[in-house]
Amino acid sequence: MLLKFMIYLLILFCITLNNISYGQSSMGNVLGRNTISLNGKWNYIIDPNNNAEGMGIAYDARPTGKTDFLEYYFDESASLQVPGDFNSQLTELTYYENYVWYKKTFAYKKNEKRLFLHFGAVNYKADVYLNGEKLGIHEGGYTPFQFEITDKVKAANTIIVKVNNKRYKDGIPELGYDWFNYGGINRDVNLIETPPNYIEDYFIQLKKGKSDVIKGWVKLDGKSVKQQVRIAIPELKLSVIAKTNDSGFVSFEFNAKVQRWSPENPKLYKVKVTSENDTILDDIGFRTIETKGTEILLNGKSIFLKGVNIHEEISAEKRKSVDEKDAFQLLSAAKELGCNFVRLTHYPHHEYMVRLADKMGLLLWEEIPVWQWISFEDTAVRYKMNYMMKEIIQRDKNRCSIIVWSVSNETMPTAKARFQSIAKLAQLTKQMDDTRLVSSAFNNIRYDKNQLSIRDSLIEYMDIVGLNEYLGWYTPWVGKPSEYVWKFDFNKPVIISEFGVEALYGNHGSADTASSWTEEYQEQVYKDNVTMFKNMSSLRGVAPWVLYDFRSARRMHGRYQKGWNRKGLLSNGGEKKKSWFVIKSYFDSIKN
Ligand code: GCB
Repeated sequence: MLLKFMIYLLILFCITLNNISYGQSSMGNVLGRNTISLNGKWNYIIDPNNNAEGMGIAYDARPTGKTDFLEYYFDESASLQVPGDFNSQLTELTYYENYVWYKKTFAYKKNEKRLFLHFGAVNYKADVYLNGEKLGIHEGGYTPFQFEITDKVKAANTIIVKVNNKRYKDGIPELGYDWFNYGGINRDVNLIETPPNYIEDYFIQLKKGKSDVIKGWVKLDGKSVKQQVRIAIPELKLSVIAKTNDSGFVSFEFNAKVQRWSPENPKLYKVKVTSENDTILDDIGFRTIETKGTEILLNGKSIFLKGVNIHEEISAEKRKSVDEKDAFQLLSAAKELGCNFVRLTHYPHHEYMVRLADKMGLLLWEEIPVWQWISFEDTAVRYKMNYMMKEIIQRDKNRCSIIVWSVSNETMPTAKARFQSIAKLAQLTKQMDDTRLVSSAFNNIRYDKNQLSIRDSLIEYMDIVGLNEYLGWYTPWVGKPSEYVWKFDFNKPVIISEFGVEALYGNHGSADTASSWTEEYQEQVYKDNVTMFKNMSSLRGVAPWVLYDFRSARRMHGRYQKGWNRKGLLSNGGEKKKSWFVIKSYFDSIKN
């Protein structure tokens, strides 16, 4: 346990060595803290040529006299809603990938508490200033970060954030990807108040492979952190005391007869962590997840993952999904389809999704945006990958819905340094959290007529092998789907993590012509896939690509796409395509 904590520190240390600053990593369980929301209207200035910095915008410069004027001046600017992407809020920014400056003011009465400025996520880079002082930067559009501002906060304060959603060769994701690059302060912004010595983080889950032992750690932060801490689960009449060391850290293990969490019984327990100065409450579910040969075992019992891929988008409103209501809409559609599993593609979604999946009984695959082409040979990129994984494990490690950490999607086997980078990341992920499974989605499938296989030296590092196949779309069927044979030279569970076809809702016609973009063709390909799946003995789950049609700047067929990837089972308006019913009845037929 101590080792795992040391690994966190080591990753942080390596990043500092490389002079890359990503802001401070976020404390755990922000939703359970004493927060003051900074959501709402923020002033903004669009800065396509990056001129504003030189004019003092970061310091909230003001005109000083009659001969002075300022072109970049917040007081005359309009506002954007935070959380929310800027592309959908202003039509002139629809495909904008560049700088936007944000400003928010807040009053604060200084007291004995510590104060943190916390961002749920800003896509893609954020330079953050408080009262004219640069607090730091963060890179990565889907993970949280914070800055301690206890000694900097005043009675009247100004936060300025330079947001930039450009694509970078050394970014994650890299230059070209197939989802919408919603820029902006896309998730909640909060001030978090804590006592001077506070509970910074904790990990409380069932011990790997044990159904009645809870294992974890607590970490305090502050000047006086050698304390007594208590972990209590009142419903079980359990209360355990532990003593932190000089660094404020303690690990523990105790027996507990818990009702285990599952999709059928998403039981969450109130858990209370108390130190001498701080208390934090959480809702935690307890379940085990392991593999045995080609089986996935949830609470020791074999399970088939009936899944779907979801992007973090409210298609009907052409915007980023931002809150609990949005999360409920997306996850309810998955439930209606008969799912017990959701792949949160292709990046960490907001925390509300994960919290709600805990409550609704949905198992989750969470992944970082290591998507197709990535410059693995660049050391900075490797640090970023590791860092993003650490940030998301840090946020979601107590969420029982998450059973899989995915380290990559369809990376190119020919890419330089790919093997070392992903194998290392898979190992780090396991070291940071050994209670969950590690996977990757691969598409380097060998198609030898109807004999399919995959060889990839990364498979050795995975607990589950995700396969993305597009038979009927990018790869034509050769012969009957019932005669397709998959051969694997590994003894691990396989899931088809993507399969699908484009179809425009309401477009009817040929069931045998891909280029017709019809619902009938999509329906047929889904039926064919289901036929093939029935012959795949190590198949332990499937996830159609994708729940809703989603926006993508690389999908510009003038008649059928118009800026949308049309592989949804649901149209962007939420109408059910014929393929929806194929999957629904397939899922209904599988009894776990
Ligand atoms: C894939 C990718 C996914 C794309 C999808 C498509 O293999 O993993 O991000 O959106 O195919 O529609 O082509």
